[in-house]
Amino acid sequence: MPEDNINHIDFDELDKKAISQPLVTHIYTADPSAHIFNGKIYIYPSHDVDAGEAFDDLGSHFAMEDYHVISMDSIDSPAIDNGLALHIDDVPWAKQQMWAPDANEKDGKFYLFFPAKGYDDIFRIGVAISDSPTGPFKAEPKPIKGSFSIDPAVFKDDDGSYYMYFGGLWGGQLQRWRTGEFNANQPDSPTAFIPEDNEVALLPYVAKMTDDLLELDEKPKEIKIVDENGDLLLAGDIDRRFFEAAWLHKHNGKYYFSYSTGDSHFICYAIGDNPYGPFTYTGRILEPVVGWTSHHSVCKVEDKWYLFYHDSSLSKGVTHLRSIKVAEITHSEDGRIKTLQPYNKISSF
Ligand code: FUB
Repeated sequence: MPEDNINHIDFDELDKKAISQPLVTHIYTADPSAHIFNGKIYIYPSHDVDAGEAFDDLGSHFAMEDYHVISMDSIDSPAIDNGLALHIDDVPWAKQQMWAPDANEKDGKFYLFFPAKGYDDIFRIGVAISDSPTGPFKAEPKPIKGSFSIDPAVFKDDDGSYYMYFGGLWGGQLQRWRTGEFNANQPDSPTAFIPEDNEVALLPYVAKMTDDLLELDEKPKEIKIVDENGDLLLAGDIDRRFFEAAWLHKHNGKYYFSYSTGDSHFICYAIGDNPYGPFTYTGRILEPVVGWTSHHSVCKVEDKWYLFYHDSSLSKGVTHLRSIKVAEITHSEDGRIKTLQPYNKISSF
């Protein structure tokens, strides 16, 4: 539900109908990336704060400065805030806006991947390392070479390869990289350089990572998202085209690429046969939540799948003060995921 509709919302009623409640309420959290490490659930969210920035379509009001890791012993256990994991003051290259992070584990070390704007006002993706899944993490002195835009998600495939998925439109700057170089013209316009409605939509990127997980092992490749006829989705198809919040999970040998459609507020998914795609648009995982953004991860806990997501119900609709939540999802026998209705407990295909 976009911000302009919130005056009509009865939040007490909405909470009663909500399929889930915030996992933590003492701080605002968003963009939850969930993983199982050593049998426990770890969630890597953004830590939302009100820094006094006005709402704009560049996302300036998302002025986050640090990360906290949330952990749960099981899906029904209390969610624990493990305190400060990384602060922007300890990231030499980053100036502002610590947006949606992800993490992964290799050989007993934990890697936090995060986007932030550098001193040149360009979003890059950084990595920070810890011996513990909850941090504290130590940031590498420079962002990952060849990285750009926002919302990294790092997927480990069954053969032990790691892939980074990333990209985000408008404030996430993906549209500024269409030529391979950053286009700094019209800095205040979130939509300059977005393709016309009848042109192919901008695509997110994927790159295999090096063995030490500190670099991209190849030039990022565009991820094709196609319709049922194999045609790339168009920019005007705002209910289906990629906007931000890339995630990948694997189920029954198929690769599920899921993402937010941004200004139409859906979490959608597309299915492919390998980590690079192409992915065929298949449907929605989540209908719009309260707040402008929608951002999620999909994680298997024991033998059930869960959608970790966020909404702005706790802050009564303030778009940049969000709360992470979790709800079970189901894959049908033909591989489709039932669509969750966040405020009524009915789901459908
Ligand atoms: O949290 C800041 C930004 O909002 C994220 O990077 C986007 O995905 C959106 O959720």
